Amino acid sequence: MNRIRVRRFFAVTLFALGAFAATSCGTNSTSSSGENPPAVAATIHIADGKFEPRKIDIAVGGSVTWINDDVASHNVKFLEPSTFNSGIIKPAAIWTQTFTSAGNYDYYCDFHNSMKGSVVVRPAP
Ligand SMILES: [Cu+2]
Repeated sequence: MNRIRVRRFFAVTLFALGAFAATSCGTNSTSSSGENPPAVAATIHIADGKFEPRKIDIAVGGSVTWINDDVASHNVKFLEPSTFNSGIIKPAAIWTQTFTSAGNYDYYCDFHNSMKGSVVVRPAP
């Protein structure tokens, strides 16, 4: 009797772990592994003086929205093209940029040297 209960407990636990693992893989939409198609729209949070996530993948034609969750103002300024420039993003403000060409786009915040990020725009499959 006891032995059967123990076995049942392990079976249920293993099933639960398996379901958890499957769920966590399925919701990992910002993965850069290349297995999942890149997102059409993505969100980057600015908090504690950082861009989170720092690197993001999107599909060509997609857009990225930066949300300033920080108490300080920041900006998002791309090296190339220089026209991708948010201006000041105040706390609680947002800014969106659309990317119509594939490539690697690096950006930074003018006010804080350590704040850097990149957007990888993948060609359409
Ligand atoms: Cu900043």
